[in-house]
Amino acid sequence: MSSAHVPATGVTATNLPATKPQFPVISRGPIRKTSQLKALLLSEQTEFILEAHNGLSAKIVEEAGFDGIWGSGLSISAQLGVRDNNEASWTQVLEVVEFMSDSTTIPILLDGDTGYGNFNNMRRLVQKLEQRGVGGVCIEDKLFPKTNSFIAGETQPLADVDEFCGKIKAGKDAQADDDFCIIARVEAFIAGHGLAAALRRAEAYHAAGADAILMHSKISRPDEILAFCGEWANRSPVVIVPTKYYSTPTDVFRQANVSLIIWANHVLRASLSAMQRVAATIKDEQSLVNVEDRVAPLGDVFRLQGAEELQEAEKKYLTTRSKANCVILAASQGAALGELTADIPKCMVPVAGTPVLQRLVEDFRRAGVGDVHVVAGYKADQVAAPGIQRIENSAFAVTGELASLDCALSRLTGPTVVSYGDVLFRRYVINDLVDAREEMVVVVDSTAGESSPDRLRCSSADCQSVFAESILLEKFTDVEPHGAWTGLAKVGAQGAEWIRAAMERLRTREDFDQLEMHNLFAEIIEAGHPIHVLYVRGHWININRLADLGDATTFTADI
Ligand code: SPV
Ligand code: MG
Repeated sequence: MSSAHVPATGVTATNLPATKPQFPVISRGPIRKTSQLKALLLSEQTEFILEAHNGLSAKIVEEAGFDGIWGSGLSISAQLGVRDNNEASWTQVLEVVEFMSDSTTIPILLDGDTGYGNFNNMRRLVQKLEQRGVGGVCIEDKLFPKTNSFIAGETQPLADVDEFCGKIKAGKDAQADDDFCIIARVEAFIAGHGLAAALRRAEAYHAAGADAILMHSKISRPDEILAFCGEWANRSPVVIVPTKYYSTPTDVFRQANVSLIIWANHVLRASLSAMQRVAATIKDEQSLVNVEDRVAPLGDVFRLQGAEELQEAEKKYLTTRSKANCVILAASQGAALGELTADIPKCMVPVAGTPVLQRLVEDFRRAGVGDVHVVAGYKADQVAAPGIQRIENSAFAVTGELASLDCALSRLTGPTVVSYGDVLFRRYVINDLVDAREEMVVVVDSTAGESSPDRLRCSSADCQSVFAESILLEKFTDVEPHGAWTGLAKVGAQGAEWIRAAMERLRTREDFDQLEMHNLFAEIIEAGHPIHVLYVRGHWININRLADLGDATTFTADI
């Protein structure tokens, strides 16, 4: 027999074989968590698992690099705010463990207390744990309801050895997966019995089929554990919980050929002191200023929750229904912009480096617009923006706005925004219009001056109240106007029918090719249909002249 002397603590490991015995080797890294846990128990070296008590802490344990998790009864009950006396029912524990198992890929060894009843409860427990992907369970030879081993352990009655062996056998018979591990925990030392009792119990549990023996001790030195290991002589893997004899160098346990060391409650206790500190600071200071930099960033929370994966999945699976489609009339050259539109149409003129059309389309998309149809004319092949569908008005040079709209008439099916291609709006304007429920709505600027085209009168002036009654467009006129049309409108499915009918009538006019949008609105009003007004006060810009470009650059910086 070799002996290892450890001067630091004066601990002497006596009566121990020189190396950990060779149990049948199972390759590391198998997919099944049961097999992973079994591999830990049977590995040639001393292995370590750390306590966790919910899905988040389990993930933290895995991220720290541990190969397994101790599903501590003490910690799980504590995080539920109850005592470690089976106050939480076994199904409540199971629920917590399910979250832990779902959030991790490493095996969980559940602290199954006494198995929550007799052999029959144990059978059901094993089945349910297997269903939840738990690697194994540890049961202790005490009586239900148990008390934590560190609370008056000597007054706690131990289970009858034969009864406990029956429970182990029943558990082993119930498991469907051969690698599911049942670890028998011996509480003889905790209850104040000696080494002989501990050995007698361990031997009986081993014979009953336990995959390993957890020998527990509550004294501050490892003497009981080392004495047991020496006598046990590796008849089966040994598991220990050095909570009380924590100052023992880990090498002592290695030399004692301990298979698995459980760090049993330190994640819970670490979070406890952190929470107490932060709660006290916030209470005292009524401010977060001295707390923010000392707590985990929210990004860490999101990362541990896997938020990024969900965002990716949403892109893949969540096909959001668009609120409306859009038709943009962008056939004109914009000759007033001079050289700028020699090779590109007005809608492609860049504002702060980005074409007007692209800005407009991006803003529509942000507001929930789906299909975007752009009626192009002048330099039609230059008209481009991500995802648009181009329609060509080849007679653009000799026709007006209604002829362009006519080209896109078949695209007016459901709710559709109709817009000029040389305008930009604050986003709320587009959002409000897209969300409008009326069948036909025009956006009117009540601050438009005398130089504005498309001036009009409404059923009432802009009273600047969000609670205003619905206001209707009456007619396009320069006489005592209430504002000017901005070039932005929206129709519903029925409104689209009004447009189709009006266009049919207007098409019979000889001057149809010269007609503009205001002619269409007039025709619709004439037919008795209501056109609602959405008043804005500025917050949009029309790019017609060179001077507008500077304003547009300032405008986009403000959006
Ligand atoms: C637990 O972590 O719940 C245990 C270990 O059973 S101990 O608290 O040391 O009993
Ligand atoms: Mg426990």
